[in-house]
Amino acid sequence: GALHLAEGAILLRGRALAVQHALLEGVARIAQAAPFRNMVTPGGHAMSVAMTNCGAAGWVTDRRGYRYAATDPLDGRNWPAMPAAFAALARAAAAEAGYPGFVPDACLINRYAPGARMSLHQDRDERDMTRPIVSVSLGLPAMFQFGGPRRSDPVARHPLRHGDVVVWGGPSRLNYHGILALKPGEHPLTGAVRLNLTFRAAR
Ligand code: MD3
Ligand code: FE
Repeated sequence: GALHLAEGAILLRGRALAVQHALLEGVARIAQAAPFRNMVTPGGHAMSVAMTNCGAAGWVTDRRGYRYAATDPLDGRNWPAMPAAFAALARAAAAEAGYPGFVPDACLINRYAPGARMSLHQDRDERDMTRPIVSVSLGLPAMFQFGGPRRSDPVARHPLRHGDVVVWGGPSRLNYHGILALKPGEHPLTGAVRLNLTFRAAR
């Protein structure tokens, strides 16, 4: 069933399980063309989370800043196309959460090895904040931190497990959030990693 994490934020437990194999095959194919890499923040630190993208736009960071780019900075080629199964899942989950007509043009793929984390941040590089973000968790479980619109707001913790889908929209769209350091483990389908697919209407 659907769990309301906050106003506009809906957790659909196991919603991606029916297409888990298509998602994992898609990630493997995308990573062959656009390998996972640890990008550098404007502050000069390599992120512990390894990333790649598919779709017309991909999220990138380097010393110049955060932005969406049509091409992979490693080779200057377009990001791999977004597989139809990815876009269909994101669209269906968004509609179930009350956001019909969601058409993502960007899918950021995050890969967490044990110890990798994402510190508390807001997602504010997208043009239209009225569009939701859809996230899909695969592989090892992680502890998600979910705060409010100010960094100082109290933070709740929710475990995100293989197959979980979360739709973040409306008032929760600009809430602070992060992922605690991944605990070591072994997942039958992904091995020792967690994957997160984050679908956005970026442009
Ligand atoms: C809440 N990724 O890529 S997904 C990110 O699990 C990111 O890799 C995390 O935060 C991950 O930016 C969390 C859940 C998520 C994504 C976007 C949000 C939660 C959000 C935007 C607004 C509020
Ligand atoms: Fe985020």
